[in-house]
Amino acid sequence: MKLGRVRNIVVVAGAGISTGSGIPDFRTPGTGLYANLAKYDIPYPEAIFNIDYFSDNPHPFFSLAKELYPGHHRPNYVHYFIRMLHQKGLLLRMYTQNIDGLEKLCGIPDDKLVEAHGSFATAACHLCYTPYPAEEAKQAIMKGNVPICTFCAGAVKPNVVFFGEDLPEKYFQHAEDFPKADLLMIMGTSLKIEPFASLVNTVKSTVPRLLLNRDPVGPFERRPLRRADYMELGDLSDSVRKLAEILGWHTEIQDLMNSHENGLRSYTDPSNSSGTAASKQEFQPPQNSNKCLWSATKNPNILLLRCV
Ligand code: CNA
Repeated sequence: MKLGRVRNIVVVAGAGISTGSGIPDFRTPGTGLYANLAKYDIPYPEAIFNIDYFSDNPHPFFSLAKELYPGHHRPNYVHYFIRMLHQKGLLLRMYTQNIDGLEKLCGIPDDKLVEAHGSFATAACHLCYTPYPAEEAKQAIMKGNVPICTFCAGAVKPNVVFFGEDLPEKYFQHAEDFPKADLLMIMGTSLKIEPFASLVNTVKSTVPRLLLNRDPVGPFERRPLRRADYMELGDLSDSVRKLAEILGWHTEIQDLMNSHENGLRSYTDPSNSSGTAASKQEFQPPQNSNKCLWSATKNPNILLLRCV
């Protein structure tokens, strides 16, 4: 990367990139969701994301959805590192299994992002797929109600991909992207869920694959490693920070993160001086920025301020 030989990075990510934001992953012993599902009263852990089980009883998933709905958590350093890859013109695409929306929230643009397991941004009937307003579905779920399809009376669910459901069309862009990659970065995933997990085997055999994770996963469990494979094991925030320092990007990422987070917080924090939602005029741009631009987001309550 330092020599400018890498121009088309594909990032493959999972729940481990968001544990630093306070969202539990699936499989980490003790803290992962699978170890803490007793409260949802389900027969086996995967049932919570099983479409047939949902059809029978949507309540366990809706209880979990209340915790996972975007809005409670902020992107962390790892998300902003990936955004920096984009800003440096190096990100070909990010393929994420996450449904927490933190990639979008940190400013990775739609055309650079494939949310392979869907998101909470849209909702539809789980039986007839008739679209349903996402915000109304959220309101119902938050109140403990089941949103009902107006066409067939089936339960509506956010368009998060369950076991047994098709992946979004955008996912199939991988057939063009992976052969073009000149570096594959794999972050915070156990590579246990197919077909996503096998994507990492579709880059050319000479292309370096870098695994940043707590433990070896997928092809990195085999010995010897492929010649161009490298893994850095440990906490992802530490490994990513180390990489950012090697690249000389650390301060830039911190500045980006601070200005972006302060901008969002300042506009959305209802506990600010006015006592209500902040207004545009009250926001003071960061001192070192020349130009700030407001833009709309999908959430009508949030405007995005970009300062350069
Ligand atoms: P997983 O199976 O729980 O694996 C996570 C991996 O990340 C494990 O190998 C962990 O060791 C590793 N890990 C966790 N935290 C760290 C850390 N701080 N530093 C280094 N490594 C870490 O999750 P996957 O993403 O592989 O499984 C795919 C599922 C998880 C997808 O279908 C998601 O929808 C689902 N999921 C998403 C979220 C989210 O959106 N944030 C949360 C929980 C589950």
